Amino acid sequence: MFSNAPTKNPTVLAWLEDKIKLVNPDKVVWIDGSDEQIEALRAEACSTGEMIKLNQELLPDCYLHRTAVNDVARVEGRTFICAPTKEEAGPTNNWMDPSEAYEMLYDIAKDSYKGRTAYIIPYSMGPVGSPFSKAGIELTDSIYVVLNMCIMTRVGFNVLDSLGDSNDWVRGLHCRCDIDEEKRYICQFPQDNTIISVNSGYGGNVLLGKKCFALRIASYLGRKEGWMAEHMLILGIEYPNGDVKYITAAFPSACGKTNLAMLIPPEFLKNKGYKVWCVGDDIAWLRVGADGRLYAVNPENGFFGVAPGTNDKSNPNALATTMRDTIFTNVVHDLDNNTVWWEGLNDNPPVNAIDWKGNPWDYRKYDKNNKAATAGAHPNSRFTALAKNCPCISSEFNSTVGVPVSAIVFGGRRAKTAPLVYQSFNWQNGAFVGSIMASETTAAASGAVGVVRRDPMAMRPFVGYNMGDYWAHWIEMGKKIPNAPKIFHVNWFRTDDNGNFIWPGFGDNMRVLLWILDRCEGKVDAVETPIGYVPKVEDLQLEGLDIDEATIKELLRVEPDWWKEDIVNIKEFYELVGDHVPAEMYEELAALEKRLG
Ligand code: GTP
Ligand code: SPV
Ligand code: MN
Repeated sequence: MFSNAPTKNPTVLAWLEDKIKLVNPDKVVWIDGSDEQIEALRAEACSTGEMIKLNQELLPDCYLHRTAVNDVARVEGRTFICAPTKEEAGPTNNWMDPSEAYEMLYDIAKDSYKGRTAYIIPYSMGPVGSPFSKAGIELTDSIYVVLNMCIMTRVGFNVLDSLGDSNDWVRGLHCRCDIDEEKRYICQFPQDNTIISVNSGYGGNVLLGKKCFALRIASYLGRKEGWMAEHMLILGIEYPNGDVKYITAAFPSACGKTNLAMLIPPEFLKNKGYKVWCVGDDIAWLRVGADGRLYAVNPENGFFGVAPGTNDKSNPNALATTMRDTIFTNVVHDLDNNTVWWEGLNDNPPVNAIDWKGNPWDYRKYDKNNKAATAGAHPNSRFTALAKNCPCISSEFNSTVGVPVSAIVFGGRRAKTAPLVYQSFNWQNGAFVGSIMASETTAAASGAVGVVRRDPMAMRPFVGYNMGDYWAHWIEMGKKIPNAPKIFHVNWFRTDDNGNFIWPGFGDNMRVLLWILDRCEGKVDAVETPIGYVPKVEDLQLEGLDIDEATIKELLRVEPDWWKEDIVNIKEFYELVGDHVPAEMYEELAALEKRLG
């Protein structure tokens, strides 16, 4: 079948032969990631209407894609961890018996490429050839997937060269089928290094290198091999003297990772010479380095970022990144100048426009309280953009060893309970802080929006095994890192009685990051509270901020009654996670309860 195959790897060839026989395409194409091939695929996608070529003067090499209306976000209810036993997947994951899952999925996949082309994408998560990187092959019948993977991962035959005859690669089969919601399944088989995704064409469901591989499969491998795969951004803060310190931060989907990773410092800090460098905006692979510090690598090659709310004030770096080589998904098409628009881009919605569903759109009918029905762009509309086009991309982006991490930050959307920032007492307590994270749900996954749910380490939808064992792995890792990062928790989303955010957020979050790094260096004292250490107001750099001291105190307030209420919910969640919850977590919970009085 493969006289022209760019590899002799027997495991690769056998798997492909088998799967291609199953899906039965008219044609098979190997993706080498070359400019010529990408250009030809773009042209083909435009000829069928799968993509729209945008104004090439204003947006060179940019395209627009609209997904099916029923296929706009990750589908957690249809995502499965197919481990040998239900217990290995744990109570927070959907589970299917692997042999039953294979049978059902192969039945759906059978002949589904008929009349279509099979694209074989060899890709690397992490720089090709780095000892920390991992190879994958995705078989797909979607040009949109190919073009997105060519942005989000490192695609090319050099991945196969570097793999050689090794069997250490992740198998990914994607079949669009009929985009039938009832037959949509996103299945991970961690023990088999395998992912099968059927009946979707949307982002996290089908760009198999991302959540399926770099988090679900990788978290399983990380536990086995002694490292960590986390839903974290990675950023570097450069001080005026040239020193750069690195922070990773885990916030749930659509809770501010991309924004924080690329933030622009407030004016007075910029004037002093502070800079922020982005290493990654969504996923971090973390390993212990020879010097006993924790090192972070971003396994991705681009950003699959939330479009709505992105503008030249909230995130100018993200906006600049999308000005070339970008695929926009489910945003508004401005027909007058053949560009794109989304809610929150600016105050000039296009007059002559098509909405994300492909219908004519009248911006005057937009109702903030009924976004779902009246928005021009889907709330989870996204841009797929190359990391190298980001104005603040770190010089360490392609580093094969990663960057040393000074601080790990957890955070979520909490209208009340969590203060602006607090520091955990130590690694174990920090892991506990991660385990009790909670956040309001967002449009990144299908289902209700704005409901508080527990989302430990921002990994609830992404841990490829039992959540309790994942917490145990966190605790174990702490013992293996002599110079471990300090662990913090932030909340940019505390609201006043009218529901307005109290903290300005975005670039001003830098003020909180500087306090965090000061704490890591032992440069400032803090106030001890039952949940951890909070800043003394005078240690926060508040220059140029229009907030009075009372408001800052309100932002930093730890209200024991709110926390006691939360503990009821935490206990329920711990019970749900069940008997794999490590004893250390219950110790921490008891200690917190005691401190709260
Ligand atoms: P995923 O890509 O889904 O994992 O999400 P993400 O964590 O990268 O989220 P992103 O940075 O795209 O933020 C999503 C939403 O949060 C956008 O609507 C932002 O405008 C909003 N947001 C980000 N940072 C802040 C902040 O500091 N304050 C407030 N109020 N909103 C913010
Ligand atoms: C998320 O939902 O956390 C994302 C987008 O980053 S997706 O790739 O669709 O998972
Ligand atoms: Mn994400």
